[in-house]
Amino acid sequence: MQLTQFGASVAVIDAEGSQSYSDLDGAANAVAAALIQAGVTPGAVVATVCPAGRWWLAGTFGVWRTGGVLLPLEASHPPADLRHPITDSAVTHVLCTPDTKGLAQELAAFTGARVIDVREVVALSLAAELPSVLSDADAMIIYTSGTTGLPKGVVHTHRSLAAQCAAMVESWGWSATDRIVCVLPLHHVHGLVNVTFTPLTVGATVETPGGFDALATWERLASGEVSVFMAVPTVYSRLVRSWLDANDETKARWSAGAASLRLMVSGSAALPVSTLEQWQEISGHVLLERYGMTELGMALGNNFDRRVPGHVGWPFPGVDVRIVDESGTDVADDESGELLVRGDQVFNRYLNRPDATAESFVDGWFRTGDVAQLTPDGYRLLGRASVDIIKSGGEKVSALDIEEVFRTHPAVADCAVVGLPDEEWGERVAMAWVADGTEHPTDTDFRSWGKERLAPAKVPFRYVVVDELPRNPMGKVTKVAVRALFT
Ligand code: MLC
Ligand code: AMP
Repeated sequence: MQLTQFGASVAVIDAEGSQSYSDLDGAANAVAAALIQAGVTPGAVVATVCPAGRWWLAGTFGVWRTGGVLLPLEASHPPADLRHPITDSAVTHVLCTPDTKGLAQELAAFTGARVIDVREVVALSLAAELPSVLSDADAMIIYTSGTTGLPKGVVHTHRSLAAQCAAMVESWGWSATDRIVCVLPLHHVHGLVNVTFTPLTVGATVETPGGFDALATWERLASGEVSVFMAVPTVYSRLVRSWLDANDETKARWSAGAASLRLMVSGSAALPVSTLEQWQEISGHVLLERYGMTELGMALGNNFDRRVPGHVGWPFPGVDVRIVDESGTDVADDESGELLVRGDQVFNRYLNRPDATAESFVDGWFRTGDVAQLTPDGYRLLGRASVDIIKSGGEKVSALDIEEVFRTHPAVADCAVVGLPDEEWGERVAMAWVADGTEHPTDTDFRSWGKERLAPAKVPFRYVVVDELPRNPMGKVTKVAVRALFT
């Protein structure tokens, strides 16, 4: 990404005000020089716990200019949950701001990494000769939950990220006059690539309020200054709820403001048609739904001028898709099967997992694990092939990861985790458990124990104690029967 070409245009607006592309470029060079001085070499993995905004961006571009690989982490997640990404990717340096320094030091201790305060090193204005970085070099690692062991590090190269950005620029008409407000976390492709990197490739402006707050978001949408908005369905559902709670004058002001945006996109989980319809009534926008995945960025999307509720559209430019049956044969149109994807956007490999990488490709096509169908109105997503993958508030979580952690709870002899359908969250995590003695923690006890060890989306909301988990004749827990325990 060439930041200097956009000169004095505003790149980012954060709590400290606005920053131009030239200033961001200068800050990134200073970070790169400091990182080189601190021993970062091409291929080194540098984690960041900087909050969204100019320091996060300076850190990210600084890492890339050294040939380093970015590991973006969510600072609000418990360190116990961040340990695996950090140790698995052998992080050598952790970027932070003064506010996140304590956390950075705690995380850096997992691998003996060095902590770099981005704000401090930008002030030093160091300069260094920067290496040339090839487009096939590793750029970023994002950890994603699956059904094979611990979360896997999805490695994207500069080329795959650039292809993802280019496809969205072409499909959605991004230009330098756009402004987007980023309410999503910066450890998933949605917040990272769609909302942050793509606008910066065209000279647009990214606002970083530092997270999602429904009222604050409504005020930004109503400001008339924002042109594009993107979020997960749970965020739209929350915005609908606060609009319904507002008085008539506020409702009218918010609706008029939202109507002035040129594009509103939903994705990362299925958008309920009821939410789409409510949003249309409130804002006049038919939300453009698209489908993506950490491993490949955005694969399918509705078109600007053709948006079909309940459908995820057609392949993005440069993306090839197929739907195959269990034997790998292409199914007829209108039949369902597993979605396979191919193209420059697809990730390079799962870090340190050649076995998992090999299993997830057939003849160069990536197996998404999603069940899809091609209809005359575009593609539809019918769900995941595995019941153990749950989407809660747009966060993908693995039932198996959660079970593993809760089996270490002293009161739990065994447990089984499922996703329960939920209007607002898509799915909510629930756990059936077998007691290991007489201790029976309450739901609140379980939640606070879980929150010390797992990211918020992974901590079950509902718990039911059973004498035995339901099993099939082979002894395998039947998740359908576990789900039924909650109805
Ligand atoms: C927070 N909580 C969650 C949760 N997020 N529980 C389940 N699932 C989640 N995702 C818990 C909190 O710990 C809290 O528990 C309670 O829910 C209410 O929290 P909140 O403060 O109201 O939630 P908030 O922090 O506002 O978060 C909600 C959210 C957030 C929807 C804004 O989850 C979010 O940003 N989701 C987006 C994730 C995302 O970017 N996904 C993209 C993946 S990339 P308690 O006990 O304290 O009440 C991808 C590819 C693609 O999928 O296609 O884009
Ligand atoms: P992640 O691994 O967190 O990137 O999540 C990717 C998964 O989110 C996909 O494999 C799908 O299961 C799901 N997903 C993304 N977008 C949509 C959508 N529009 N509709 C349904 N599911 C979606």
